[in-house]
Amino acid sequence: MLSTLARVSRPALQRCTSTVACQTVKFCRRPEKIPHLPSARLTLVQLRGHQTLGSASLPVASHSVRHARALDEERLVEVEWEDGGQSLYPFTWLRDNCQCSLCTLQSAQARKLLMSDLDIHTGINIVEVTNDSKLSIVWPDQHTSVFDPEWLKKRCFSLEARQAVQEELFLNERYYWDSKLRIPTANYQDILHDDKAALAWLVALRRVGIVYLKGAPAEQGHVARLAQRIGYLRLTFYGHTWQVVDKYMANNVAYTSGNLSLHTDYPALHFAPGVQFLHCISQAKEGGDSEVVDGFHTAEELRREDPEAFRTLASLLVDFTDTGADYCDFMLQSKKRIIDINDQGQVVRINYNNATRDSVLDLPLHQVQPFYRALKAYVNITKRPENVVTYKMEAGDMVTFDNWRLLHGRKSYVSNPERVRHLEGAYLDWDEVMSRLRVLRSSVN
Ligand code: OGA
Ligand code: NM2
Ligand code: ZN
Ligand code: ZN
Repeated sequence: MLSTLARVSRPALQRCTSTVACQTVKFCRRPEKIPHLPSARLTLVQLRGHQTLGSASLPVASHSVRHARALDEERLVEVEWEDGGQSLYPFTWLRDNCQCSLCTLQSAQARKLLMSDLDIHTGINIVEVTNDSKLSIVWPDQHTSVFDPEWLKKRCFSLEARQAVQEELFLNERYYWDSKLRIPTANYQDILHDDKAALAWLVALRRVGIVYLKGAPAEQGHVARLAQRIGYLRLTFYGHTWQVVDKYMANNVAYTSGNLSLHTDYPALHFAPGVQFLHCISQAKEGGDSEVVDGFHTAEELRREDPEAFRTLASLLVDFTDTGADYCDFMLQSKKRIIDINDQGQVVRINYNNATRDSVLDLPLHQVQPFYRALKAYVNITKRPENVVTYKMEAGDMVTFDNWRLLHGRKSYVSNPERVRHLEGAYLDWDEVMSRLRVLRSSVN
């Protein structure tokens, strides 16, 4: 099933960087193109033929300062670059970010200067460009700051520069997909041992939301091993790692042989795990197939087709609950919007597990039926065959996915005492995953 590779362009980064480092990740499954499903701000990039996922590289162009002057009225320093461009920096910000050893603990790259010692109305005595093209500022109290041009350029306050830096830091641009996705696939051992492969894995995990790994041994311990590749895993009431098997007196519907409808894991936690690993140690003969859906793409479909339902799910707080004992005893309660949007209206998280949605529903009577109508409309979109990717994991396979974005499910299976279906799972958080991505990017490049 491992088939083709293709090139994925990186629009936001390519606009602002002079070097483009590319990593390769194999895409498996159907060889069709991913269709364009443009949304307001998130770009869907067409994947064709052989896939090369770009890693976000840092700009390496060397910038030197041609001229600098203080605009005393506006309290801005204007820097003119050799390439003709200009940047403006507020006096207060420059003073706050002096890089000298009195103002900065260089070993920690952390600010020593206290707010109580920062004069937010400071003027400037002298602005100069040094012989080695640095910006030098003498402040009214004779304190001197020297700023490196590369450092300054990266911190330019123009909208374009800020957007480029934010994209580089957070990789927020997503590739939306539907049933035609060929899930990016990589080799487990390569990811453990090769930094370039690990970086490509994490970039694809961020941009596509799911990466399939082949070639792990079919034994317990490998989700924890892979979590170590990043940093550390996320402990929850189900343990450091957890065993998805058909259990007697199951404390979770996942631990039965029943069907699991499309869900995100753990909406009963206010801070749901960002990333999930599932490793197949043994698969059922009959049933147990997996399905995944892009929760962001389907939420955008809902917004287009039924804006009222979208507004309902993006505004009403729904109660979730989880009670039982596992790692220790627990009684969780949370209140979540099923579709989380940011202050710009972009969908940033899906929170939905029908099994742990509480019967306590903290809504006034008149909002109850509209809530059910809206939820039904969203669930119907997620279930459309044109949105669902299905696969059956084999012993050794591991799937890594964005639990803030994907809905996942599994078909019921026939429990067989001869060959028990067994998946081992673990959670991580996006902070740790993105941290590893940035560290790898800076060492690989
Ligand atoms: C889960 C889950 C998938 C599977 O345990 O939450 O989604 O294939 N399991 O068993
Ligand atoms: N498990 C698999 O939201 C949930 O209860 C998801 C979590 C039991 C750790 C299932
Ligand atoms: Zn200083
Ligand atoms: Zn799950």
